[in-house]
Amino acid sequence: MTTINPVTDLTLEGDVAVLTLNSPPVNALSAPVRDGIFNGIRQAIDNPAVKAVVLICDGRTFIAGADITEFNKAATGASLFDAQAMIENASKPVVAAIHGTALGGGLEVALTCHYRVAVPSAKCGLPEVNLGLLPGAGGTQRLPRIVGAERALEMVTAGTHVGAKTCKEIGLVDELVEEGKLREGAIAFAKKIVAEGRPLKRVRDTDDKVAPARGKPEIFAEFRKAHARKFRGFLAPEYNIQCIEAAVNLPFDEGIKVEQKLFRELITGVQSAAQRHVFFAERQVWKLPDVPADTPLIDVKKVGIIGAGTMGGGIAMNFLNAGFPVTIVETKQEALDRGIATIRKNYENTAKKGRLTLDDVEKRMGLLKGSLALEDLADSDLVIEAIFENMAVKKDVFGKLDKIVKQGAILATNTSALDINEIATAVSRPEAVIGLHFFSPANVMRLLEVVRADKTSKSVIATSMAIAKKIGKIAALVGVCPGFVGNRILAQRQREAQKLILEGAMPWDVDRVLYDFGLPMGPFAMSDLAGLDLGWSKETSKGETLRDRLCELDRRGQKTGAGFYDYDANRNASPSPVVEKLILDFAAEKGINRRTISDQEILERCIYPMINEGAKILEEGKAIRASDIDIIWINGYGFPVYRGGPMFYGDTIGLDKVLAKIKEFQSQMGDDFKPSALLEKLVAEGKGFKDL
Ligand code: 3H9
Repeated sequence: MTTINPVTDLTLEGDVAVLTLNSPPVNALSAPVRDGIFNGIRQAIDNPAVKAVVLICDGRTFIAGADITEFNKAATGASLFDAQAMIENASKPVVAAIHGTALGGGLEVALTCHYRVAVPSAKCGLPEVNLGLLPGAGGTQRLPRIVGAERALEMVTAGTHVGAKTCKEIGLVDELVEEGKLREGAIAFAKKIVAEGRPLKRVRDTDDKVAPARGKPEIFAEFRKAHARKFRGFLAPEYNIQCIEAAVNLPFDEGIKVEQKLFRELITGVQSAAQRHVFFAERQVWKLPDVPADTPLIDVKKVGIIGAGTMGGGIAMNFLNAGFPVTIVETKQEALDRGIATIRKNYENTAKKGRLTLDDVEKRMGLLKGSLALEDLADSDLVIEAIFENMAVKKDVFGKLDKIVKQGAILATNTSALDINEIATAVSRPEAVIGLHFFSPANVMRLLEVVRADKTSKSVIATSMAIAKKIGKIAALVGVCPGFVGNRILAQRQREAQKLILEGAMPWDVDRVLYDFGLPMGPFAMSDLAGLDLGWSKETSKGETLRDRLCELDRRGQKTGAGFYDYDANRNASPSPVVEKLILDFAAEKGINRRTISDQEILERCIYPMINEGAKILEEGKAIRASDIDIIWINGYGFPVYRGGPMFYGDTIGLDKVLAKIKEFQSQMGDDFKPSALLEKLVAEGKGFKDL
């Protein structure tokens, strides 16, 4: 065995050289890995005893891509292009042996190999688009030369990981080898191609798969049109498409030039910086500074849910999907039946769309038990209360649970508004109480706020995070405060949106600005969707707010065909003259002198107080890190990923500018805009949230 460098070894197995990379955790293409490939391949080729080379990785995966942590640093050693050229121009066949995931630059390296073998569990993909990038090491030019333009378009714009069996079918992998026997299989394959005298296949020299799309711009136009909604606001998908077009229409080297130019634009841009921030934030959010990784976990086998309404039912579905037996408790048979029927209907609808089999539906329903007695939750390991927001009722339920549920179980509340410390006073074991704040629809939304109360034990926290992962959520640990993190920040935006429409804007102006910023919908469209009458009643309405007046006119949102907007039969919204008049009258009554409000002001008024509130939340220790707040807002409220979340966005604007505006607003409008001390401190020190 020859050691090429600390992460690369070269061994000889008969006349096959095996170049092994070992750079945990994911064999990313850091400088030593690139050097290892470059020098290792050269040595292997220079050795007259070698007839073929196998490139393989130790550890959990084949190369998972470029080293993302290196992107902002000056490159050293062999470039990725040097390493790839060494492989592709080799005078002896080089075989990539793939296990785990060959992703991004990893697959691009494999694409310069003359042949590729993989174990059946392996996956290949070019997921750069998820980092706001495109495959910048020839991937956009080589992939379509194997799989054709249409498949390549799908792969690079969705970033999907394609299973090895499919890879074999589409020609991306030449042969599947037995699971667990990659090394032997790859060596045998290498010997076979030598024995058969197979040619050195250089993907770059082929044309037959891209030729059919040449001179057919409609393929690309249709693809853009079909995905316009999904790609809205993102630069990377469009740039990826342009590269595939170049692969189809230009010679290889010209195509590479296009790829390089567009890659450079993306990697130096703010969108990719934001998306890379999100990549790391999604991994950081699980790390809890004061809850050690080896904290003992509670063995959760059975789950109890109280309340079979929309929330309770949605929460139950998460656990049923993950194979947990669930007992759901209601107070009345009718409500229980309705709740269970809704769960079944949701599953059946999914089955109709082909995303579940009927067998899966029955399996899930078979795990669900309905009950009218809290006593049936006695042997649950995790109980989640999801009843309406009333402190007295919740405390009563928790008091009962305390007497019924076995010791050691987690007693969770799904409250979005109430003080969990107070709820915990209803039990003799406050260490067992935690908030599990699901977002509606709970079976769809990825976010879970795990809310730690003063006395919650570390084991309960660690178990809650682990359970969140098991049910496919992204969880952020937060502290108890009104609205917790997500809704507390939302309240800032909602308040300003309401003020803006009295001061001079119309709901559709505010919505348009926030939609164009990248949110899925603006606050008024959102209110119409949720229903304006949440918490409103005809009997008690005093017509004091715009909302009261809309509801009094039976404009209660989409469900009544009218709210802030008018809706047609297909629920398409249009600005409403009735609402316009209502707003003008209301403002006049309040003595407000309406003025023209710019889009810029709308944006700053809605977003900057969110950033300021985020800073207050950090100051108070209610979120662990700024990037956790970004994760909450991206996954719970649809904040555009390409802006990195509100806190990252603040950094990209410059916190000095944000603070200056906040102060200007404070001088005009008072303490709704009181600056956070942390924000002031960061600005004084010339720092951003990223430096915390
Ligand atoms: C690219 O290739 C550009 C090229 O086209 C052009 C170049 C010129 N770099 O996710 P996990 C870390 S762009 C650095 O928890 P899993 C990760 O942060 C790249 N670090 O494990 C984590 O660190 P920590 C295209 C990386 O088993 C640890 O590894 N490739 C990278 O759930 C474990 O990660 C991609 O986009 C990296 N590339 O999933 C693939 N990847 O432990 C990105 C991971 O300190 N990676 N880390 O928190 C993934 O999708 C998943 O990590 C993977 C494993 C599926 C591989």
